[in-house]
Amino acid sequence: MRRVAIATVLAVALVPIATAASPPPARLQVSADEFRLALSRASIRKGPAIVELVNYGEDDHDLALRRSGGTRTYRIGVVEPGRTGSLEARLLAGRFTLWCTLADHRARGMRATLNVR
Ligand SMILES: [Cu+2]
Repeated sequence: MRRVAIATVLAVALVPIATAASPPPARLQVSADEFRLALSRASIRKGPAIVELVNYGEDDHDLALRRSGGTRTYRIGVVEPGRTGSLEARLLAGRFTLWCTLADHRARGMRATLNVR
C-alpha cells in the first residue's frame, strides 16, 4: 500500500519536470536610439519568443516586426525615452524586418533584420 502511494507521488512529481523540459521562449532585446536599432543577437530559435524594446534615445520609438512574405505585423507600441516595452509571440522561421514606425525614423536608419530558424 505504501509502495503504491510513493509511486503516485513520484508520478505527480515528474509532471512539472516534463513541462520544464520544453524550451523556454527565445529572447531578443532591441536597443533603440536616434536613429538606429541594435539587436542583442542576429538570430533566434523559432517558436515562442519574447521581444523587448529598450529606448535609450531622447525621442519616442516603437517597433514593428514582419516576416518576409508574411502578412502579420507584430508591434510594440510607443516607448518613451528610458522605458522598455515588450511583446510575446510565436514566430515562424524566416527573415524578419524590424523597424520603427514613427515619423521618418525607418528611413533615417531605424531598421534591422532578424533571422528566425
Ligand atoms: Cu523611432
